[in-house]
Amino acid sequence: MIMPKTYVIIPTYNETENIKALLEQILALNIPDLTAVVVDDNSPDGTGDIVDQLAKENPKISVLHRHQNRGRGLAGIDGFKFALKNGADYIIEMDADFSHDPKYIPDLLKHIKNHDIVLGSRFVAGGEDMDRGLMRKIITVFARLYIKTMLGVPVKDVTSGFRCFRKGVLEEIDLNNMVSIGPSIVSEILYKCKLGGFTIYETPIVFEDRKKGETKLNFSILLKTLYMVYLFKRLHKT
Ligand SMILES: Nc1nc2c(ncn2[C@@H]2O[C@H](COP(=O)(O)OP(=O)(O)O)[C@@H](O)[C@H]2O)c(=O)[nH]1
Ligand SMILES: [Mg+2]
Repeated sequence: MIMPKTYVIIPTYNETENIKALLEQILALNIPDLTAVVVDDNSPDGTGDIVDQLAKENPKISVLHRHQNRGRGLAGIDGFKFALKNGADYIIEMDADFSHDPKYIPDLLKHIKNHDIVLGSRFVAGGEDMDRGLMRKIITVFARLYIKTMLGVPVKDVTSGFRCFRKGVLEEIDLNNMVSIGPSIVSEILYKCKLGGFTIYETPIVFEDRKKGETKLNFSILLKTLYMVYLFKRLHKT
């Protein structure tokens, strides 16, 4: 039997405190034919150098260094393209800050056999959002409600950035035609998946608050994100 090839895409910006331990945990899962791809935006804290060193020692680790147009969204897209070019069957994306626990990767891979997209979901039975302070939680509730209403995507966790795609999905949704450059990319891709008629399954995850390092999300990014959702909804016609 031919083993499916899995690529795990991890966008990073200033994650020196997390990235090494995260990669170790991912590789310790011993999933056959898995490659971890860190997509670093020239982090001033030297995240890229750390991963360069790890990649030298371990062929299961790759790194892409981006020098222009910094952004979580664009970095993810470059990672997806790299995975497709290298023959990936399944493509997972996740954050580097341990909010997304690698222990759920086997669940994503189990369900991707029967679905086009599998989301790690905080809002199905067994899932939980252990995220941050009260203010941030309130903002998240409203942002999610807005995004869900705007997009009409039939899933509970529309902003989950921990998920797995079959390669055919990413080949079909035209990664060159994305509006988002920031975090709204997560919902934009999901919206395109809905328009494409792909099946989406949600498997529960407990989302942990970032343990180390700092979030890049601030109020200005949040407002831009909500505006982006409005914009791409208009631009991607049904
Ligand atoms: N390559 C790249 N990664 C980014 C950028 N901004 C954030 N990230 C990464 O995207 C993931 C989520 O960002 P984070 O700051 O944790 O956002 P939060 O989870 O909403 O607080 C983390 O792995 C970050 O390192 C960026 O501009 N470029
Ligand atoms: Mg985070």
